[in-house]
Amino acid sequence: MTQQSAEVAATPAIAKFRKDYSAPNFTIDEVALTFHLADHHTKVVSQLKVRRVGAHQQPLVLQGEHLQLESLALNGNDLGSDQFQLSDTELTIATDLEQFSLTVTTIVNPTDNKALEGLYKSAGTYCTQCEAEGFRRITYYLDRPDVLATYTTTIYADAAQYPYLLANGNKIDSGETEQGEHWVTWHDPHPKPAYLFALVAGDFDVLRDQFTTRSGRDVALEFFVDKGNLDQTEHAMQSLKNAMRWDEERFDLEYDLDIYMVVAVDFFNMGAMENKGLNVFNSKYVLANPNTATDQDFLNVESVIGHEYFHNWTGNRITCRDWFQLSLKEGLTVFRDQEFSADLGSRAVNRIQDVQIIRTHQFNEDASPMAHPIRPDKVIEMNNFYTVTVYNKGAEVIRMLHTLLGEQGFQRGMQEYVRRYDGQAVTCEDFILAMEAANDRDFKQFRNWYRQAGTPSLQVTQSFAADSKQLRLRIKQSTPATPGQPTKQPFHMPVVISAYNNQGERLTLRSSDQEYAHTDTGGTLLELTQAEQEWVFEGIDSEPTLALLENFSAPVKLQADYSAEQLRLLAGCADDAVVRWDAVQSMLRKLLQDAIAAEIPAQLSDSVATTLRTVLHDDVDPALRALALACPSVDELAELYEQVPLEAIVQAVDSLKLDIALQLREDFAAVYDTLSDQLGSATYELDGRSIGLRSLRNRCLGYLGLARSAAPESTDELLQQHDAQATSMTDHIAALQTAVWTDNPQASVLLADFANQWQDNPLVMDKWLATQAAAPVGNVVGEVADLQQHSAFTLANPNRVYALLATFSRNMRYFHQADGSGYQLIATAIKSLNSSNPQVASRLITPFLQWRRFDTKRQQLMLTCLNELKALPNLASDLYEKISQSLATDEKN
Ligand code: B3K
Ligand code: ZN
Repeated sequence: MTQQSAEVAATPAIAKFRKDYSAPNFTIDEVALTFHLADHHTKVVSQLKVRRVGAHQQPLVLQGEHLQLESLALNGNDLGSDQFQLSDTELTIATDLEQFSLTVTTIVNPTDNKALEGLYKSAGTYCTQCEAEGFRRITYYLDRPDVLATYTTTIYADAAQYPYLLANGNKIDSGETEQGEHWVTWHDPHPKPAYLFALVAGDFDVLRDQFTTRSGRDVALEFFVDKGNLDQTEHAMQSLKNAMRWDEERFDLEYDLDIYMVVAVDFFNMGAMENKGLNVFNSKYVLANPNTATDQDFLNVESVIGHEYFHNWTGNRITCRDWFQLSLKEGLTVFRDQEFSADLGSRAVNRIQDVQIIRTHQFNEDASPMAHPIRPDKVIEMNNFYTVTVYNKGAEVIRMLHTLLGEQGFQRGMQEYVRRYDGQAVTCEDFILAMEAANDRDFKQFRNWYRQAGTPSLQVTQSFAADSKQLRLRIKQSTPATPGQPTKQPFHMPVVISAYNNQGERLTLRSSDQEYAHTDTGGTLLELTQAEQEWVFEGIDSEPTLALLENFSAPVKLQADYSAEQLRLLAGCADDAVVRWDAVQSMLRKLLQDAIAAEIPAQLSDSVATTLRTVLHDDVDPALRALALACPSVDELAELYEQVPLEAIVQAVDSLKLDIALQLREDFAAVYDTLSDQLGSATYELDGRSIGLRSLRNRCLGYLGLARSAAPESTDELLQQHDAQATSMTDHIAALQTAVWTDNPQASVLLADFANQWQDNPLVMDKWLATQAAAPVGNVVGEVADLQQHSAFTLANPNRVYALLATFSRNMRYFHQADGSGYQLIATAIKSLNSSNPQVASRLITPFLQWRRFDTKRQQLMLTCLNELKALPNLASDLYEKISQSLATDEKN
C-alpha cells in the first residue's frame, strides 16, 4: 500500500476561475464515517455510495491533503496500488462503473494539526472545521459544495477522557467496547456538502433547554462549554431561542431537526461555524456574563448565534454551487443577522455600526490590490475570500434589494427562493432570478453589484428655481478601476432622500412625470441607474436641504457640498437617525480634512462646538449621542485619501479630540454625573436603555480623561472611582482604556490590577492585550513586543493573535511607525504563522498590501517585509495569493 507522510508541502498555488465551473462527474449519495480517535493516529473509515452523473469512462477524482491512505476498496474488493493514482492533493480511480461503493481508510494526526482546519485536537478537545476545504484533510472525498450526501457518523474514543462524542443530526445508537472505549452513532437525514460536516469529542459542562417550533416540533437545545463556564452560557442560550422565534416570525422559516447543539472551543480561526445541527463556536461568541463581557460582547454573541442559526436555511438547506458563490449564503445571512439585531435592539445604533464597518474596513479592501466583487472571479486560496466584501458588502447588496422591493416584496422573493431551491446547491444568479420572478421586476443592471468591485462615488448637485418652484437634483456615479477591472458599468441603486425646509419640516417630493415609492420611514425612493441622472421635483417654495442616502441606502461614497448651516439642520431635524449621525460626523470630518490639507492641528469651531453640546444634552437615545460624539478615527479618515497623509491625519485627529475634550469638559462632567444618577448603583442590566446610558457615560469618561491637563486631580479621582464602582466589564474596561489611551499616571497600576484579577481568564485578558495594542500614545511597538512574551499571549491561539497583533496592525500610527519597527514586528509573527496557521498569517498581512498608498520611505520598508515573506520556503497559498497580488506591477492583473 502506498503511504504518504503527514508532513507534506504547502498546497500548490493554482488559481481557479468562476467561469471554469463544471458540474461533477460523480456524486455521493450516502457517507458512513467511522472515527477511531487517537492523538497522533486517528483512523477514519469512510464508506461512500458513489454514482456517476457525468460522462462515461471518466475516472473518479477525490480530493485529499495531509492524509495517509491506509486502504482502499471498491465494492468490497481491496485495490492494489496499481489500481489508483495518488498525489499530494488527489486520489484518482479509473472505473467504468455507474454506481459503486468505495471504502477509504485514512490516518490523520489531529494533535499536530495547528492550522485548525480538518480534524484537530486542542485544549483536550477534538473538533473539526471543514469550510471551505477542510474535509479533504479528513478523508479523500468530492470536496465541493455541489455534492450533497446524507451522513452517518460513528465515533470511538476513550470513555473517561471524552464523555461527549458529537456529530451532525440525531443520535441513533451508542455502546461500549471491552477496551474502555465508548462509541456513538449519529445520523443526519438532510443531504449536505462536506463543508457542513462536524465532529466534536471532549468533556464539557452542558446547558440544556428546549424550543417548540411553530408547528409543534420539540427541539432539544444543548450548549457544550468548558467545565466551570455554565454561568457564562445563559445569554447565548436565550439568544438562540430568540433567533429561532424571530426566523419563524419574520422569514417564515422553522428549524428542521430534533436537536440543535453548540460547542464552544478555545482554539478557532474565526467566529463560528454553522455545521448542520452542530455549530462549533469560538468561545468568545458564546461565553458572556456581566463580570467578564462588555455590552458589545453580549450583542456580538447574540448576533453570531443568530447568524449561525440563520444559516440553517440560508446556507445549509440551500447551499452554494461553488465557492465563488459564497456571498449567496454569507451576504444574505449577514443581512438576516443584522435585521435580527435591529429588531431586537436599537435599529439606528445597529445600522450606524454596519455603516462604520463598510466605510472603514470594506472601503479599505475595495482600495486594495485584493479588491474583489462580492462574487469573485478568481481565487487561489478560498480562505482568503471570507472577507468584509463578500460578507458585509454582500449584505448591503441584499439590503438594496430589500429597499427596492420593500419588506413584503423581499419576503415574497425569499419564499420563491426557498420554494425553488430547497435541498439544492445554487448560485447568486438563482437568488436574483427568484427575486425577479416573485416581484415581476428586471434586475439586469442590478447584477453589476455581483460582477464589479470597487466603491462607487456619487457626486450630487442640486439647483433650485424660485420662480418655477422646481428643484433639480443631479447625481453622477463613477467607480474607480480595480485589479482586472479597468472600466465599470453604472450600478442600479436605491438613493433614498428627504427634503427639509428651513424650519426642519419634511416636504413631499413630487414630480410631474413619475410616482415615487417611500420607505418605511417616509423617505423618497429614487432609483439611480445611469452614469448621470436628473430628477425634477415640483411645487417647492424655498430651497430645501436634502438628506441623501437615508439609512445608508447604498454602499457608496457621497460627495455633496453641504453648508455648515445645512449640516446643522440635518443634525437636528432629519427623521433618519443615520443622516443625523452622519451630519454631525461630517462637520467633524470637515474640520479634520481642512486641517489635514493645511498640515496643521485641527480646532473645534464655535459652531461645531455648539452642535456637539446640543447633541450631548439632547434627550434622544444616549447610545446615538455617544456615536455622534465620537471623533472620526484615523483609519476612517485614511479611507478618504488615495495617498494617505498619515502624519497630518494623526495630528489632526489628536488635536481635534483634545480640543473637543477641553472645550466641552464641563458639559461632559455634568452629563457624566446625570448619567451616573440615572444608572444608579443598581446591579447590571442588559436592556437597551442601560446599554445606551453606559456607552454615553463612557464616551464622557474618555473625553474627561483626555482633558486631564485642565483638572489633573479630579480627573484621576474620577477614573479611579469609575473603576472602583464598576459593576460590569463594560465599565472596568472603559476605565482601563481611558487610563491607557490618555497616558494617565494610573495606567500602569490599573493594568497590573486588571492582569492580576483576570490572569486565568484568557478571553478577558484579550481585552487587556488589545487595550495596549490599540493605544494612541506610548512606546507601543516596544510594549507589544514585550507582550508577545507575556504568559497571557501565545501565537498558537488565534484569539490571542487577533487581540494583540491584529489590533496592533490596525493601529495605524504605530504599525506605520517611521522606523519600520511596527512592520518588522508583524512580519516576524507572520513568518512563524505561515508554517503553523496560514489562515491566521493571512489575516495579519492585510495592512501590508496597501504599501502603494504610503510615502516612499514607508513603501520601501513595507516592500522589504513583503519580499522577505515572499521568499519563505513553503510559503502557504494563503500568503502567496495576497503577496503576489499586492506586488503585481500591472495593477490590472
Ligand atoms: N461559514 C463560516 C466561516 C467559515 C470560514 C472558513 N475559513 C462562518 C460563518 O460565516 O458563519
Ligand atoms: Zn456565515
